[in-house]
Amino acid sequence: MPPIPAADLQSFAEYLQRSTRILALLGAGLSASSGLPTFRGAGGLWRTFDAMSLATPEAFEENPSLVWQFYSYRRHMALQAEPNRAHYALAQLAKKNKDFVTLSQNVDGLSPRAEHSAEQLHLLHGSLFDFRCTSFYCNYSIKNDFTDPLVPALAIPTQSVRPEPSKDNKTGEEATRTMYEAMASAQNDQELAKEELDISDPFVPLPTLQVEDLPQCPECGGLLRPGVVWFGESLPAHTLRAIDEWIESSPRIDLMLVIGTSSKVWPAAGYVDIAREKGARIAVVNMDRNDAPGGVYGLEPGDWFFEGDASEIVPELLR
Ligand code: BJW
Ligand code: ZN
Repeated sequence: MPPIPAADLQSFAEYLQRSTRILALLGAGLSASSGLPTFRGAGGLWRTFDAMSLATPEAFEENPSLVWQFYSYRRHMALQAEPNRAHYALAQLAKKNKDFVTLSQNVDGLSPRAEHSAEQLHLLHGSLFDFRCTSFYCNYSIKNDFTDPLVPALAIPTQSVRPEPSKDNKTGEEATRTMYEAMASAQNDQELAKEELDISDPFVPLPTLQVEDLPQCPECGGLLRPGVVWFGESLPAHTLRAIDEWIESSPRIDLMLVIGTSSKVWPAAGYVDIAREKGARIAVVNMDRNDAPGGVYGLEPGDWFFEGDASEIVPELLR
């Protein structure tokens, strides 16, 4: 990846110094170098499914087993992942500047784990670690970022996929080699036996779980669901309100950072226009120039586009 052009870095650093009211919009690209896939593009397929087709209330209604396994897998991966240097750099900026607010579309918990101040972090699309009851009259909800899997049925299967050693007639030397290979293979099998299968691989069979084996509400026995925001659903009202209050609290926003998002999902993407209307200059960090808010022609004079991996660029920018 080419280094950041020195002139851009300098003009950004100077402007950042003078900025107080700063907004950041984060997307899946921020967590890509922590090993978590994005939605659009190469990483956006889970098994044979477009990840976004699973992120809908219709998909959950039609196949709760599949959608629960998708989210349980993503939650498991997020628990294994570590925040990267960009998560920490943003958390540091929040500590230094109480007038900096982050709007994250990510549900992976990596910003909270980097100790980004919770008052300055708004999770637009919820969290993989929140759950709520789907029963109409029940308000049960719970946070759980430690039980993995949430219920036994959601455990990722562990079994060896190694084929049986061949039993063909062999010469003495071949037979000895086969025996040693078989011994090594058996030892490997024991290790493999403890390893999880990769259920994102479409060739690994996925069981169809009964609804009664999926996470259930302890209060009414209804089906629980992940506390994320699916297409067609409203973003959390208290989150939208808190963001509006911050926006309305001053006639000005100095700077908006747009990091690792395709800027294609609303209302999240709309905050860029709101910030611009309040005078903000926009700094985009993305691997793909086409994904600037408003597309390649969406940037205006005075904006910046920093092309490359957010985990490398953001710490440089916020140094
Ligand atoms: C890197 C990198 C690296 C990679 N470094 N960069 C028509 C017009 C306007 C709006 C609508 C419309 N029709 C429907 C709507 C509304 C709809 C919407 O926006 N649809 C669009 C697709 C058109 N929005 C909604 O439904 C929202 N609710 C709502 O609006 O309520 C009111 C309403 C309802 C109905 C109708 C009208 C109004 C809810 C949106 C919820 C989105 N939910 C998801 C799933 C969350 C749970 C989960 O995680 O499973 O949120 S979808 C998915 O997209 C997820 C993400 O948060 C979100 C954004 O994706 P993101 O983060 O940008 O990821 P990618 O993959 O798209 O991009 C990654 C980027 O990183 C790329 O640019 C890469 O280049 C870059 N990158 N590696 C830096 N290392
Ligand atoms: Zn309930």
